[in-house]
Amino acid sequence: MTAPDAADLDRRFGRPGAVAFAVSTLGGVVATLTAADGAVATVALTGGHVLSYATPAAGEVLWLSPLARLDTGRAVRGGIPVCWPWFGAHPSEPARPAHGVARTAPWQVVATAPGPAPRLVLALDQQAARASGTDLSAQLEVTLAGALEVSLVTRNEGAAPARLTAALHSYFGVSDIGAVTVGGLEGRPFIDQLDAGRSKRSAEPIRFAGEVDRIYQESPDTVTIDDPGLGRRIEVAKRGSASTVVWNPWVDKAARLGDLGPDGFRRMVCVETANAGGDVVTLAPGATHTLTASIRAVT
Ligand code: TA6
Repeated sequence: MTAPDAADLDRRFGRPGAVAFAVSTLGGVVATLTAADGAVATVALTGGHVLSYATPAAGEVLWLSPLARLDTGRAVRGGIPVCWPWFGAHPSEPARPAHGVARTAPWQVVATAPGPAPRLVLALDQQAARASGTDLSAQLEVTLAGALEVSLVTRNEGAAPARLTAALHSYFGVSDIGAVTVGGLEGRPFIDQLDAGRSKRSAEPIRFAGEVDRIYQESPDTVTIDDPGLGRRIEVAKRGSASTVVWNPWVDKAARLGDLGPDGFRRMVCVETANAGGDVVTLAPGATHTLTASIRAVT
């Protein structure tokens, strides 16, 4: 597959003042969406990866590693990686890449729409989709409409029912991980990935004093990240998502991962809009499923 040509894409799909394509300093083609209210989002064609979302009032809402590159073939650390068509380890083939094939694969531009709610629609390269070993296809829709709305649309192109787990694995920027509180999951059951997958509950909002890696089930509601250090609350609303994953790697795992930059783990928290753990989606032949995250920052 030939590398996408930013100038050609801009000619065909650019929308003056709303959607533009260019070559990023990170080493790949990106689309920039600009809304009438001044909100701006940047999306890489590699991985269908939202890299940035900023508003005039809140500033940059997402976190992206200072070491992020689009041209290494490795998953980008930060932004909103697309975990598809499985979350975490492959259900039966441990040698397959964690979090599926989509986040390192090429995506093609399908359509754009102009303001006041600029929109970009991408499709996962068909060869990459087939490499997942499923008959599933994927499209990603990114819209700026008073919030950043990201929808992952999966279609079963096959003749048999298909299983899907997925996540919009969103990394949010925070003043300091020790200062933030994640609310909206109190009392919900979660799989503790750090304690042999035991099922637990907590009546309290989540605070961070070490590594946290939890897959919440029965969690369809909005989750909030309160950050007094930045004087803002990030609201992560959702549709088509039964699971919420909350993760911070803390010191040791961040050191093992090696791609968060110095003290990077202190500046980020993941609140992921997912269907993971026991929340497996079964798609009938020809059926589609849409997983949507709608992200707002309130100051
Ligand atoms: O979202 C939580 C998680 O599954 C963690 O267990 C951690 O592995 C994280 O995803 C990042 O995974 P990655 O493959 O991007 O390094």
